[in-house]
Amino acid sequence: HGEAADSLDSRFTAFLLQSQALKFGDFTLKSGRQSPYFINAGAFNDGRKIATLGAFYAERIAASIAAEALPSDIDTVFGPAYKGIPLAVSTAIALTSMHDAQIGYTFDRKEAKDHGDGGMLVGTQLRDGMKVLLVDDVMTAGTAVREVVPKIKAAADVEIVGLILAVDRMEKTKDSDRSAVSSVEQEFGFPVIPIANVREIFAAAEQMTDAAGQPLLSADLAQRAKDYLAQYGA
Ligand code: OMP
Repeated sequence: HGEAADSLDSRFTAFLLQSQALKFGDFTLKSGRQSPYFINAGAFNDGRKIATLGAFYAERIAASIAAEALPSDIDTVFGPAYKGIPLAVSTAIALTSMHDAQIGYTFDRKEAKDHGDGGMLVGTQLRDGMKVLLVDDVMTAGTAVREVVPKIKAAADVEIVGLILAVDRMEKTKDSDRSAVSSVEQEFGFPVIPIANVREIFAAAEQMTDAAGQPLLSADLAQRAKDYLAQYGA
């Protein structure tokens, strides 16, 4: 990732802060850890924000295709319900309009449906041999991805080519020093690629100032984030 002020990580950090998707306080995570910061994808709650978010995912995907970390012939973008649904849709729209790619979107139902089409998946239906790109918001321990992969594999014999995240929290797993991202990569054999990771986000945020020239991230908050990462960071 580049260091220029307009690098993807620093533009994405500015967007997280403007959208108030990055919050500071005391948060209990799904893993049970107590964190001084939280990334809330639910803050991308209007047309402009979700379109911008989709464009960030598409930019990371296009860069990953150019770097040959992802194939160029992805068939569909899969977002796990519920929070992955607007991610998959906005990413597919952005890929189509910005990068002229022909690409589907797919998501799962949380509840079984016994009428109408009766399907468990909505959008582009999965078929054997398709290349599926997963999108999700944040990874801490990797629980969410471990739940959705078997569901996708049960639908068809597809190839999951990767997982794009908004944010990698860069946390180590409960029983090792390795990161959740690298253990998921090893377990499933596909790359896990964030738009930005928390270390990049805090480094960028520390450089940012408000209109009055005051730092956007106070020294106290920056220190609490560093202390948390010293304990749980991989
Ligand atoms: P894992 O499934 O354990 O990787 O945790 C990630 C999930 O936890 C996300 O998909 C969210 O549901 C939630 N989460 C956030 O949204 N933002 C955070 O900063 C941290 C978490 C979390 O609970 O770890």
